[in-house]
Amino acid sequence: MNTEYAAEINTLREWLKESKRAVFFGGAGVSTESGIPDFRSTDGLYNQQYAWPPEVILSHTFFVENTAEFYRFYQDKMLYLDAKPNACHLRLAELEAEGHLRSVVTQNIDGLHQAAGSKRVLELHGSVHRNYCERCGRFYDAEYVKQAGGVPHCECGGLLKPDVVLYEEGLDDQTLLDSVHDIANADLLIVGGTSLVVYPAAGLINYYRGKRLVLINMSATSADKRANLVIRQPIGEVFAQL
Ligand code: CNA
Repeated sequence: MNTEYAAEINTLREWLKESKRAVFFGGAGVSTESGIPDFRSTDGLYNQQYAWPPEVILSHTFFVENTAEFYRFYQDKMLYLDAKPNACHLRLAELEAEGHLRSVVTQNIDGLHQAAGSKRVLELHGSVHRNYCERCGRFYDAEYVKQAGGVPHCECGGLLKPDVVLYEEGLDDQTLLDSVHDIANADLLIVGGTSLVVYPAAGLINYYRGKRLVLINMSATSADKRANLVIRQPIGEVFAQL
């Protein structure tokens, strides 16, 4: 490890030790080291070839009009049910238990923060682990959707919809309010593994008013210039040292 990186890790370690209500705001880059591809890295989903771009397939209109094609993509590319939490997920859960971290605000839908033991996880974009019948409201797990091998239906015959926020759909009000509250009251905000281009989620970090904004991301983001600390390293490796 070079001395600059070692100094960055030391600073973050100290800030975490002093924190009582830190918030972690994350995205798909948090789970790439668990084997789940993100959207915008070179081997991410946006650089793979499909008949439609992912933001078209993952839209509400597409779900309604091309349900079979939606599920073909979704079952193949969005459900990584064998993925395990990495050092980032695991250390965040410990920091919460130790009383340093207030919450994880995530754009991810993979459930790995809960699998790692985090209690307060604000899922801005929902979760692949919840799927509900559009007719009777009954819930099904992700395994059921994956096994369906086509369009999944409820026992009542209704169509199942993942409890995931698709493009064109709104975010859950309470989750947004809780996220704004925690971020506005945070004494440290760590933003990691996110390109910060998907709104309204990305705009939430603007509610942070403190002087300890940390950015951990492999590529540059629009928030780098106002960050107090920028670490350009794999986030799992970073958290393994904290
Ligand atoms: P994104 O736009 O794909 O950006 C990911 C960012 O993470 C990029 O800037 C990468 O450089 C960076 N990155 C990748 N790997 C690492 C790493 N190991 N360490 C540090 N940085 C890394 O993803 P966003 O989350 O910003 O975009 C929001 C979308 C992606 C949300 O709606 C998610 O639901 C959606 N998504 C979620 C998952 C998941 O749940 N795991 C997977 C793929 C996409």
